[in-house]
Parts: sequence; structure tokens; C-alpha cells
Amino acid sequence: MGLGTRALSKAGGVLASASLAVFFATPTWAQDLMGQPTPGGIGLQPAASPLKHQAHIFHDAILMPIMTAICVLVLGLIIWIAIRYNEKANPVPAKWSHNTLIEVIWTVLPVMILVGISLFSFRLLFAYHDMPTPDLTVKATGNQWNWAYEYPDQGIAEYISAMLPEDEARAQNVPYRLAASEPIVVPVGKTVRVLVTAADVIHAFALPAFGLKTDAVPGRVNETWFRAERTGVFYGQCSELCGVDHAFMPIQINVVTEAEFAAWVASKGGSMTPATAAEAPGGTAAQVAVGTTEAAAPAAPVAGAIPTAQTATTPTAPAAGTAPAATAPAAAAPAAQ
Ligand SMILES: [Cu+2]
Repeated sequence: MGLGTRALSKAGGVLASASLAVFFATPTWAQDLMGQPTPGGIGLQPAASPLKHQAHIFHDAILMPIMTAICVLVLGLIIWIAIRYNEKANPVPAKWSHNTLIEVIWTVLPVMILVGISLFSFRLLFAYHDMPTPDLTVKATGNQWNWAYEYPDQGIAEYISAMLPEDEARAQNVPYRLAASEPIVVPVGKTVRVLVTAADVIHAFALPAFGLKTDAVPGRVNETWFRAERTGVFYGQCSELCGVDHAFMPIQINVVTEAEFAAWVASKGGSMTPATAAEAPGGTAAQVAVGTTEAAAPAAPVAGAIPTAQTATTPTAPAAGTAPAATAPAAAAPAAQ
């Protein structure tokens, strides 16, 4: 019996140190697998953009301590009441009800806590809203069930990004169900504006490492932005239940050097220097120069792109055959569904 207990306690000790090791090892793994979920990972994905760093601070340094303090306080009160005021310890309970002071305290205190949280929350919200002048614009259209991307300023016509089939993902040693057939490619350190819309139902463009989560709504253009701090491959997913294949429309962003980006643009038939903004299909450079975010969401190119996205929903038929957005008639959009 004694031996068994000792063995059990030894096993428990090993387990405890193993779980501690896993806990402390997680950041290292997370570093290795930057941009994707990690086995046994705890906490948020490592940040790779300024906004995500701010979100980490908000979560780790403000929300979690407040939540922990509240939980400890409430648990302490429950334990104290259970011990001090149980039937044995307190056989004759007091008969009073209502205590104005306590009721004021437990109304005002939560309000003050929420107001305190909202100050930091709004600061982060405004940071998301205050996009610096973008260096690059990518339009992302959610389809059932893939993403279509377009680079209006570089003249890269819409192309389809579907989930990489399992055998190809295994062969390339990339994460199945996160890897995409055609990624978004952006240069490192540049402010990338993402115009997000959808062609059929509501999707959501989400990528944890950059702190992105923006609804993709048919007939509407939402805007978000990020600035990648390092090169690498980053994964996200559609984050709005959008149908049976909702889980199979990953988002992959490859962050590369400027030279690699220029080479990729050329390989896509685009140009780093369109002669004028107006010449690029759905070009946004003109609006960028003006510096107004209101003008940054031209309705015509987005609406015009919807029919092409509708017709190319199979992974086997990527960009081939899809026309640049500006050439498609905007009026055809509503008839698609
Ligand atoms: Cu979706």
C-alpha cells in the first residue's frame, strides 16, 4: 500500500513537472509555428503586427488581471459565507433584508470597472480605425466556400484561393485545412489595407497573428489593415458560420521581402507601377493620395467583381477566366443569387 502510494505520488510529480514543462515550453513552440495554432498552446497566438501587440497588452495586462481579481474575490466571499454562516456555525440567522450601502457598492463598482475597461477598449478600437496611409490594397471577397483576392493598384485581377487538398498539403508539409492554394502575398513592414466583402452570404476575414477579424458582408465593403512585422507564412480562417464548408475556407498570407513581392506581382501579370491610378482595374491609388478613408471603398469595382467570384467557386478553376473587376458590369451583381 505504502509502495503504491509512493509510486502514485512519484507519477503525480512526474506528471506535474511534465505539464509545467509543457506550459513553459509553449512560447518556444509558438515561436517555431508562428502564424498558426500550436499543439498544447496556451494564450493568444504570437503577435506579428502592431495592432495585435496592443491587443495582447489589453488582454494580458488589463482584462486578465481584472477577471482574476473578480474571480478570487467572489470565490473568497462564497467560501467565507459557506464557513461562517452555515447552519452549524450560525444556527440563528439574522432576519434583516436590504442594505442600501452594499447595494450601492455592488452597483457602482461594476459600472466603474466596466468604464475603466472601456477606456482601454476604445483606445484599441480607435487604433484599428485609424489606418495609416496604406502602401497597398488587397480586396478580399468571401464566397461559399473560398476567398477571392484582387490587387487593384497592381492590376492583379481577381484570383481564387481555396483550401489546399489534403494530399498536396501533406506533400508540401504545410498545415492541412489552413494552407491555401493561392495565398495573399504582401511585403513586410508595409501598411496593407484589406477591403473585405462577400458575394453570397456573410463570411469573416480573420487572421489571429495580425489581429484581424472583419465581417465580409454582401453588398458592403468593410475595411481593415495590418502591417506585418516579419516575413513568414500566416494562417487564418473564415470566422462566420457561412454554410456546410465554412470550416474549409482558410486564409493564408505570405509576408515576403519587397523584391520577392515585386517578383510575385510580375508573375501574376501585374505591375508595381501602373501608369496612373485610373488605369489599374478598380485602382485605389488616387484615393490613397487624397488620404481619405471614405473614398477608399469604391463601390463599382467591388460590385463588379461579384459575378466573377460567383462563377469560379471550384478550387480546380482558379483565376483563369476571371476578368478584372473593372471590366465586369456592376449591374449584374444582384442577379447572381
Ligand atoms: Cu465563410
